[in-house]
Amino acid sequence: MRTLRAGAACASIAVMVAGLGAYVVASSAVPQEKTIRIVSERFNYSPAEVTVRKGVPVILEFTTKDVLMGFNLPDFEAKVDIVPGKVARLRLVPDKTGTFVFLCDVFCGSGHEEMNGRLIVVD
Ligand SMILES: [Cu+2]
Repeated sequence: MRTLRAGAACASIAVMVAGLGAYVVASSAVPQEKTIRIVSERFNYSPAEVTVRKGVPVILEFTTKDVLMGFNLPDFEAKVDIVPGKVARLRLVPDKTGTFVFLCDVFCGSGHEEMNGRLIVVD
């Protein structure tokens, strides 16, 4: 009887320690998501070149200075409309390295076809 109770106490301490360990691991494993602000206006993005790390989540935050714009990053199937007066947010976890073109996919005027930028994903 005594042995049984001692065993149970040991087991519950073990669970508590294991739980504590899991908590510490979990809190240090959650990366702080960096916000990258991109301002669009006819017919460019500023910055037009954004560098991020593979596997590290980022929040892309968009605003437009003038008209409705789009942000489309086909290689990551990521897109969002950028509406005047609002902030558009896109969470991205880049899963491959390289240089990827993003572009405006909402017609915004005569320079729309040339409105693009580059996302560079490094290891
Ligand atoms: Cu456009």
